[in-house]
Amino acid sequence: MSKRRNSPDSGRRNFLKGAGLVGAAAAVTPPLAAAAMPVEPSRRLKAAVPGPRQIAADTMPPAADPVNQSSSGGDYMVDVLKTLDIDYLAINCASSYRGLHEAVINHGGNTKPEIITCVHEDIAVHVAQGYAKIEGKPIAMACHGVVGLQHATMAMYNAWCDRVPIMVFGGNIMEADKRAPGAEWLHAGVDIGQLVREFTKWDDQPASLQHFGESAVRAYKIATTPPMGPCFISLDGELQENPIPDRASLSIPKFEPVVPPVGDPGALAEAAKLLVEAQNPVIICDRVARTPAGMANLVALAETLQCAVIDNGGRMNFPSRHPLNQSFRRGMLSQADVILAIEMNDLWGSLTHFRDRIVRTSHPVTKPDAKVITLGVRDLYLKSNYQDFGRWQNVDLDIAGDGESSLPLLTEAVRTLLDEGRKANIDGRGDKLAKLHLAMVEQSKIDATIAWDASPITTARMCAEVYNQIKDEDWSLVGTSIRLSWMHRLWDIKKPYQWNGGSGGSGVGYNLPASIGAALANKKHGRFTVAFGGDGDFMFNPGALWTAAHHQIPLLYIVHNNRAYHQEYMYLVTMAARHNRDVSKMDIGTTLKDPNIDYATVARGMGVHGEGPISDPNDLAPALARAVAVVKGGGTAVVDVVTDPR
Ligand SMILES: Cc1ncc(C[n+]2csc(CCOP(=O)(O)OP(=O)(O)O)c2C)c(N)n1
Ligand SMILES: [Mg+2]
Repeated sequence: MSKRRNSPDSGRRNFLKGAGLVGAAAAVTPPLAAAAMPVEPSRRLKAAVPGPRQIAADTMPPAADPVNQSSSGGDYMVDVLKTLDIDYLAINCASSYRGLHEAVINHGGNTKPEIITCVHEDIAVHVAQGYAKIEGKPIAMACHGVVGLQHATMAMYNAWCDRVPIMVFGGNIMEADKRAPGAEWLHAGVDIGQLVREFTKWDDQPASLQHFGESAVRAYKIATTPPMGPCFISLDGELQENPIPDRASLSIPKFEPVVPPVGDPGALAEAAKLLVEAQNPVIICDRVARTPAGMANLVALAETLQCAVIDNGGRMNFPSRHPLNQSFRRGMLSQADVILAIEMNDLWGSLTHFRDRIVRTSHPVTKPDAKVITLGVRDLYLKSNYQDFGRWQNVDLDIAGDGESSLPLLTEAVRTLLDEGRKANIDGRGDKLAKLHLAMVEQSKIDATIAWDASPITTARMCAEVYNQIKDEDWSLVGTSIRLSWMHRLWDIKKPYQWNGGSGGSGVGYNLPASIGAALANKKHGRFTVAFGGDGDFMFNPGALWTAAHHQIPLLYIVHNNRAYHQEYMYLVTMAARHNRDVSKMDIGTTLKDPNIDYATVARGMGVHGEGPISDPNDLAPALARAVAVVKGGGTAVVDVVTDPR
């Protein structure tokens, strides 16, 4: 007994064996408690009534540092991340995962993953969210459980609602007797995954290195299987920091991506029949494209059917200037006799006219006898508490299947029916839609000229001026502020990386860090990344700019500065009007004035180029030209454009 106590190294090895962590050794070792704490019978009695002397003896520090290790469990973890081809680990550093952090640098050489330093966990997760949508694969983020994970939660919720895969790791010291007094107790949890379980696809708390390997690969697989989503792994501190107990027994599991489920061929044929026989079929979609094939497949179906497409823009689904794009003519839905809804996020919301300005009322925008077909995987994985699934929508044919990969089969079924002579319904439809599309674009251009010379600057002019400066670059638009649709109305958006969707959960604070994550992904492709974001959104995470500067991530970021949480200001005005009361003070609590925030100065303080505030439209083009030059030189630039509507 005393020999064991004096040799903690051998004691630890026995402990590991006893815990059943080392393969076959488990079969011949005694149960955990007996192996870890062999106690003489005479001492058992004393232990029942512990006294001060006994406690002091049991907690004596070892005579010498027991560990003289040249590798750690963290090394194995890094090797697992390497096999998963994880490019980056976005972090805010913390002792609870110091073992992994050190191993990433010294064992992994700070490549795959390379550390991206973030000044807040919310930033790190949003960076990962923006990255995954451009690159089509997840990166990882690590945080300090419990407190780091508490900071990460809203961004994880955005990623969950946006169905974006992210690997989130949270440090935790599982063994109570190993925790240092103070913060390690304050920041440890019995089950830290419980914090995020309602908005992650899967989580685990591995108790051995092999367990970590299998869970990390499983998490990656679950996260990247449609419907995608974030997964969480709790990282035990001891597992990361201690030597690898039995290297020979460890293996790295093989990752093989899941082939996404394709809709039932019979059901797709039935959908094709309904679509071909319809007079006015309309496709409405939100998150169809998860790879570049998604847009091509949707274009093929729409062109085969010569039908209208309304794109809600959760992904880069359909080219903005395609003649069949009717996204800003949503009235089409009221004439549709068949609606095909693909990978929709909120179908009821899209097929309903909802008002909440006076009292909350709603009525369908569709004809009572319109047939609704759905295709997608969204409902294959839901949770109960958070209500992101939206209101129930009656449908006539509900096909479970990944939209992107089911489309070719559906298009083929439509072609077969058309070849059989059922073309009458589609003749001339495409021409009519092309004319309507052109009229829609022309109307947008006319609308954009309204108050063209106004100061502060109109949002339409802001968007047009930016496009003018970047249109000849290999650009990628990765964010917009709330309700800012001018880019989709005016710009020719047609490549798979030219639009990156929104936040998913409408959690404000997404835009700046997610744009930086998307720009990080675009950097290696040599693309010019541009994003717009509200002033309110900017102030949630201004520190994200430092990450862009530190890691030299080229990005042109336009602050749509209306000096307000304007959406909320408008809500408040309607509330006062509804109550028949004073509307003149609704800027209390809804505006960002007195003092005005100087975003260019904030940017410069983070090591980023800053322009503005720009209120005079004549100053905009020269400021943008300077900013574009900075970005083309590999830098980050912020342009503060004042669009205060009041
Ligand atoms: C985390 C979070 N807090 C608060 C809100 C409520 N909210 C919705 S829009 C909005 C205003 C955001 O301001 P800004 O980005 O400037 O956009 P604007 O409305 O001015 O166009 C707020 C505060 C939210 N959606 N998420
Ligand atoms: Mg604002």
